[in-house]
Amino acid sequence: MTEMLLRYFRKKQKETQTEKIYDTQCPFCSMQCKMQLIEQSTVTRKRYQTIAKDNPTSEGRICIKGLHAHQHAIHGDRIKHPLLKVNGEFQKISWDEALQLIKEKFTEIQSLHGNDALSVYGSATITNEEAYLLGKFARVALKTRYIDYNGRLCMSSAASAATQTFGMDRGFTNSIQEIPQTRCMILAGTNIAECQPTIMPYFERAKENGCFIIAIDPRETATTKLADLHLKVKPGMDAALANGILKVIIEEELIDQSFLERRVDGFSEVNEYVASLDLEEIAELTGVPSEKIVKAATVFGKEESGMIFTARGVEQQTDGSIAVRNFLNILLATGKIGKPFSGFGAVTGQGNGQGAREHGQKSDQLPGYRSIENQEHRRYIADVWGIREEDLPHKGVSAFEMIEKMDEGEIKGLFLMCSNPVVSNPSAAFVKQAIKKLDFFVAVDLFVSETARLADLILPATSYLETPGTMTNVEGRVTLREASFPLWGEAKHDWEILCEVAKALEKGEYFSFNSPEEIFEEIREATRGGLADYSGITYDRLRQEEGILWPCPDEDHRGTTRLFEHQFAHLNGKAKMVAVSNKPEVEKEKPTEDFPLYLTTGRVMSHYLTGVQTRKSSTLAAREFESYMEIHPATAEKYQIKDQTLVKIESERGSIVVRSKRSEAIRKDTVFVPFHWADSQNVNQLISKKLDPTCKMPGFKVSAVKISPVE
Ligand SMILES: Nc1nc2c(c(=O)[nH]1)N[C@H]1C(S)=C(S)[C@@H](COP(=O)(O)OP(=O)(O)OC[C@H]3O[C@@H](n4cnc5c(=O)[nH]c(N)nc54)[C@H](O)[C@@H]3O)O[C@H]1N2
Ligand SMILES: Nc1nc2c(c(=O)[nH]1)N[C@H]1C(S)=C(S)[C@@H](COP(=O)(O)OP(=O)(O)OC[C@H]3O[C@@H](n4cnc5c(=O)[nH]c(N)nc54)[C@H](O)[C@@H]3O)O[C@H]1N2
Ligand code: SF4
Ligand SMILES: [Mo]
Repeated sequence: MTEMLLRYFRKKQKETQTEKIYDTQCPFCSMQCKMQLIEQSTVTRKRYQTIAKDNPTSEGRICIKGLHAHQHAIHGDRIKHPLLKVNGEFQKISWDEALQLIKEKFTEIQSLHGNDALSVYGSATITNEEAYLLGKFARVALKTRYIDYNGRLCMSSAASAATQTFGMDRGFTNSIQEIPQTRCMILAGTNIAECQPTIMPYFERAKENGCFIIAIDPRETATTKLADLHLKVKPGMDAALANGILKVIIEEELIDQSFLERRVDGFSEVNEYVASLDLEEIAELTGVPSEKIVKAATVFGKEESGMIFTARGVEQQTDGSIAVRNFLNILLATGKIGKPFSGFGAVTGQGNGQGAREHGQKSDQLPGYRSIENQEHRRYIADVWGIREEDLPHKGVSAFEMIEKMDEGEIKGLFLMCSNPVVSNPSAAFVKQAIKKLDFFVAVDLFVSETARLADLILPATSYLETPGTMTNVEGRVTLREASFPLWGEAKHDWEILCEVAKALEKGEYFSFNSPEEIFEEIREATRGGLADYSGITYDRLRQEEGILWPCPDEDHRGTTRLFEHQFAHLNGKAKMVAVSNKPEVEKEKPTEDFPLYLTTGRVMSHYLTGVQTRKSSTLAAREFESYMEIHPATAEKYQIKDQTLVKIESERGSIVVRSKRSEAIRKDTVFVPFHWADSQNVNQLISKKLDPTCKMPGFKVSAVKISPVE
């Protein structure tokens, strides 16, 4: 009887099962793989599964993170209501109460301390529409100069290097489709195999086609395994290594003289400087044997086409921007740009790492890569926004410098959208202390992150499943992320939150948007004629054409797959080389008697950034559930660190405890710790406050530390 009943119920259950399919894009890296969430519901339960969807960039692939992304998006810890901190505990309040409170507090702070006492901290995980609106929100609704975003810790070195060298910054100068045809490539400080896994087949195809691959990394990684030549550089020595390569290229007469004459300024200065260097000294300085430098230089110089890719290994340094410029010097010296299968790629990090750096979240920037200090640019944007140019604030300071101003008491209020600076910024203890000093702090997040925990008010935002909008991927391809999953509790879209707060502050007339598409229409106007010109792109085109690579200046324009074919973006049309000294302006930490090892930091495949999202995913968390320190077995022996035991790592800033992982893959003078964990495992407790003087990037990739076993 029971058996029969069970069978009956099972049959009934099957009959009532319904299936819904939601289109979206992965919330994580810059590949922005297109995917679908499949929801199967029966009367008793719902089951979810993510599958990949074909598209020109990821070609229907997704990686382990994308496959399980929905686990955090539908996690019970997602916040559903505005939360107000009362006597140290968060309590649910209504949106009306939340908006009223923001109005009171923001008005009070600004009337007591001036407009610039409020600050805005944004993100490259939000859509173009939201990034654009956040910049407008800071300047028009709050009238503050203080806005910056987490891309400062991510893409700022590459962006400033490309802007200074080429006159313009789009991560990839070529479409991703050209990668398989290139003859030689340098992968400098990039671990694409773990960080952009679905891009790998392009590189694997290049290798199958005979491309010679040179990797530069202090560790052997899944990416360096692809390489024909691995330069296991000392952390932080990339600029000097690039000088070595340049020196050989020039001495072996592998430069492209005609290209240099026609299209480049500054070669003679570089030539003169590298001639004065000694290759053996460079080998000593960088830890890379001179034969390997010669090999890299001659192959790259001789092949008819070549590409250079850099990522955070080279860039997250206190000389990151100039180090990237030195790699661009190699590209220019050999004429390997602006022609087929040759070019540069700064491998973008976050989902909208490209788009979010174009539309005005940066302290010195207005939409379309316009400058906030250029009179003509100011006037143009003021017109689009319907305000007076005089009312547009001037430039502020970088993300970490804003935190310093919170500590100094100059900034009293913070509106944080989609970032977790307590875990992601250097000198974590200092960051926490600075944020705690704020008079009023609003965090907009999906979860009560380590930073949101410090907020006075948390506003619940919607996730990648729920928020449609455009994202600009690793190629510079603007894509439309469809999203229609039901809203989570009372959560609102980030753009909606901005419009509602602006309205509460009596600035609603500038923020009367009803959909992301309406905001995009304004972006088209705001970027028209700018470097990052989106004016020819429409939602309809994005749907039909599966994304468009900017610049796209009119609706008949197909988008730009290869940049700089005829000229660079500087006024005289030429690229600018610059001599890069082996001695950087800001001195880097070196191992000492007290702190005898280099520490470098980075990522693992299964976690994403500060881990707020991926630590909530049971499948991803299970793959790597705690932080660790990668250490060479010989070094581990020396410091009596057994494998898989707890180890204390100390720098001048603080200490953390993580588990040891012995591995011959890493240099003997270096340890590596990923940064996806918080509190006592937060590696940013150890990192210094020093910044790159040009782009204000922190030096996440080099610190001096000591290690000891935890008894
Ligand atoms: N799984 C995963 N994927 C991600 C992310 C994630 O958190 N997890 N984050 C996304 C984001 S926002 C970003 S910015 C990208 C980052 O992508 P990547 O920059 O590729 O990632 P990292 O691991 O930070 O650093 C890359 C490599 O630099 C090496 N390195 C360290 N120090 C040095 C050095 O001094 N010189 C050189 N040449 N190399 C060095 C490290 O050993 C590491 O293998 O990844 C994106 N994709
Ligand atoms: N030591 C060390 N530190 C580093 C790095 C390193 O290599 N080493 N890398 C740096 C780099 S490259 C980066 S990009 C930064 C990243 O640093 P963060 O920006 O601080 O990192 P995330 O973990 O992405 O934080 C995003 C937060 O926003 C929330 N969130 C996710 N989606 C949404 C949304 O749609 N709306 C809203 N409102 N909230 C959302 C998440 O829950 C999370 O709390 O870290 C930097 N810090
Ligand atoms: S993490 Fe990156 S590579 Fe993996 S599925 Fe998401 S977008 Fe694609
Ligand atoms: Mo990043």
